[in-house]
Amino acid sequence: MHRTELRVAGSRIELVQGDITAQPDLDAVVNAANAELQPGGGVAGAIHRAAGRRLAAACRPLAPIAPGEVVATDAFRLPNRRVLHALGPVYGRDEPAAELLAACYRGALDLAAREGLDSVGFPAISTGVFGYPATAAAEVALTTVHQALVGGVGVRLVRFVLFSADDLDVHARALATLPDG
Ligand code: AR6
Repeated sequence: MHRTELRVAGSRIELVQGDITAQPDLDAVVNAANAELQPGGGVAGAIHRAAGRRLAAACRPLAPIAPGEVVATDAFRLPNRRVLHALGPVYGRDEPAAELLAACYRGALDLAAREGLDSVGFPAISTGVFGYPATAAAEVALTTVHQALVGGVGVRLVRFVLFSADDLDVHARALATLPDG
């Protein structure tokens, strides 16, 4: 197994296998949302179930959002302060896919920094229902987060919360290609 942690410019990138709705030590978690910001399958379904019905109500005035866009709401019954809703690209439809996926990660970190959130958890956006190949998505995700931290975005901890052991391994391989420091 490759390493699952990297220190970057005073911040930390962590990779864990787990459930994005069960990260009580994080200020914010990112939702792999749909354009309408409503409950769906996968991450969005789990986040809305755990947060309760007030989340969908809070989302309604913010919708629709475009691929690459990120908006914030209260987290309600989730054990975090905020939910950052990111709309990833549908693979094969929304182009340029890599730029749109990078915008989700970059935008979520910029928004977290603006809101004074120190720690953020990400799922593997677009790699489920939206069909983005896992290895390519992990490379975009990790290089984008790394660049943002090197650039001083000011988020202390970025945790990738991966559902499967395979996804954890794919992210660990991508993490291994990043420079230390
Ligand atoms: N915690 C962490 N990761 C999870 C969880 C969880 N609880 N549940 C699933 N994953 P997806 P997308 C993984 O489909 O591709 C929804 O229906 C999953 O195994 O949630 O961006 C929305 O309503 C996969 O690796 O997000 C949208 O319509 C990854 O999270 C659409 O799907 C992302 O899977 C968004 O599709």
